[in-house]
Amino acid sequence: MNRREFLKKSLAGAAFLGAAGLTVPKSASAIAADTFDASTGKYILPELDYSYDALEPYIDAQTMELHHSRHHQAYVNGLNTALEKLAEARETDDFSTVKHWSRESTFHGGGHFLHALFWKVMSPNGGGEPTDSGLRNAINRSFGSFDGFKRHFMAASNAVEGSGWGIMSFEPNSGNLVIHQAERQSDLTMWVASPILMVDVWEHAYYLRYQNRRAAYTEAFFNVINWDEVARLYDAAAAG
Ligand code: MN3
Repeated sequence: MNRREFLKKSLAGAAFLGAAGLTVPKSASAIAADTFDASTGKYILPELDYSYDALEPYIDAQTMELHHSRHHQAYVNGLNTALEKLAEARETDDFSTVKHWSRESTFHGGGHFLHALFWKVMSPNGGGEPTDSGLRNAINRSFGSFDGFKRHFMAASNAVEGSGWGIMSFEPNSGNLVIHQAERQSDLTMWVASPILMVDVWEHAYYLRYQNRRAAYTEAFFNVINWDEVARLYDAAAAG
């Protein structure tokens, strides 16, 4: 994209966001680029950095083409549709289908972001062991050795029940890496989205006072939200 196209896209994006009364933080940088088009406000299918046959013989060209152009595209479309439906729900104040579209948004959002990252963490020039000392040290600290990491990662991935993912993540409280499994690709979360406000709706969080009246509890919750802390989490997440 040349500078003029970039400016045009940026201005269109600014107009769109301005019309919606929104601003995006300047420092927010996507972990996987080209997953969202600010000019239309829609998520988009990112292009691969390599051709469909570039990972042969390890991953075949036909699988790559179907996986990227059909499966990933379907997640992008599903995410956009779900977010439109949730916007409609807010406009009409009809939240009767919020459970369905919330599930859809996280299933397709999880799919979109995990695949965008998946394409990036593979390369025709990949393989071997990490050369970056920071990552190497983190793997050794967290798993004992590269071999320990590899065996753990493969075992966890091989043992995912049904469809899903094996995932290594940075856990910011300890600074260590962790390996976990994701069944399907969501379990109602959107990977890469950073939590900044949460309410515990397990019964143990409200049953003594509210019994089965969860709606009364979530209403009451709004009287105790610490918005300064939410803002701190927002700033930290937006700063990357
Ligand atoms: Mn897939």
